[in-house]
Amino acid sequence: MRNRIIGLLAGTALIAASVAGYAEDKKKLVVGFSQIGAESGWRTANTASVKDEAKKRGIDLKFADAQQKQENQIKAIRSFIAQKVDVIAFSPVVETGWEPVLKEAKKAGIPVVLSDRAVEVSDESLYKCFIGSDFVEEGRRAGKWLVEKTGGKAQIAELVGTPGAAPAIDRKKGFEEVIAKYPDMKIIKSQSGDFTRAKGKEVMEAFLKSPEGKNINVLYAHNDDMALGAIQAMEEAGKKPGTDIIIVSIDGVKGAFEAMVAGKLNCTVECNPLIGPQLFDLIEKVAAGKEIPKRVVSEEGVFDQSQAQKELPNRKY
Ligand code: GYE
Repeated sequence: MRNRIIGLLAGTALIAASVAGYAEDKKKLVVGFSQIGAESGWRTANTASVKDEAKKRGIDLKFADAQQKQENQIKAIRSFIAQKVDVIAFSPVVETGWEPVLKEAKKAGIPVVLSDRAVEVSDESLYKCFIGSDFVEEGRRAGKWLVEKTGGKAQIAELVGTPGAAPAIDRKKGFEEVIAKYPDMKIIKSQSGDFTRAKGKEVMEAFLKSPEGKNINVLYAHNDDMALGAIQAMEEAGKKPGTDIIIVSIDGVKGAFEAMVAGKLNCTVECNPLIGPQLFDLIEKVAAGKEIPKRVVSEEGVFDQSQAQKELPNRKY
């Protein structure tokens, strides 16, 4: 009898313990995050920010790297749906083509938060929130800085980001909007460098070899990595980057500040990749069924060579 009671007590304790464990597991938020890839210094910093913040908050993060392919992102999102994660977040490589998979997530009752880049959908209820920069404004900032620097006269080569990506479309738009008011500012070459250093170098080489090459006196690059690649191409072609060709780019990564200190890059417009904390604030709220804003914009600045030395030690990415 005694043994049976002890056995019963032990059994009850075991059940109680496993129920408590289950409850604890249940409480742990499960988030699926589909990242674009590792195409730039910006992206590497962004990935670190997302992973660090999830760890800090004890979130079970399912992280998938899409190697810059939309099809891989769609596959990852489908697998998050199959795994019944609590929230899905992703950085869409391009703007279009997301409706079917977003509808699947909605049907499964899983809220979606867009991180860093926006999508183009006919039904806004397919995602809960978009947190990221104002890319049109970044393009305007680059344009305005260039107007000041050149007095409204420039023969511009443009290194565009990934075709169809929100920051490529919007940074072009904002920049063109500003320079349109200056008839002596013209984009004479424009091509995608896919946001990578290697492609930026390759395309700049082709620009310089083209018939218009000798007229280029400004480079506008949609991100720092492409500008850094282009700087190499200019040097190899015997040009002085930062002097013969004025260079303005976007992101504000450490390498851009180093290039400014060395006099090779003239200006970078900041785009903050460290959005992990803001992102998980939104994710936790949406998981708790709370209302969140549809659009959250990150704060950022503009830095030129005169501020580079002072700012360099402060750069976290
Ligand atoms: O500017 C670029 C990266 O989406 C804001 O993607 C991001 C951009 C960033 O590859 O360097």
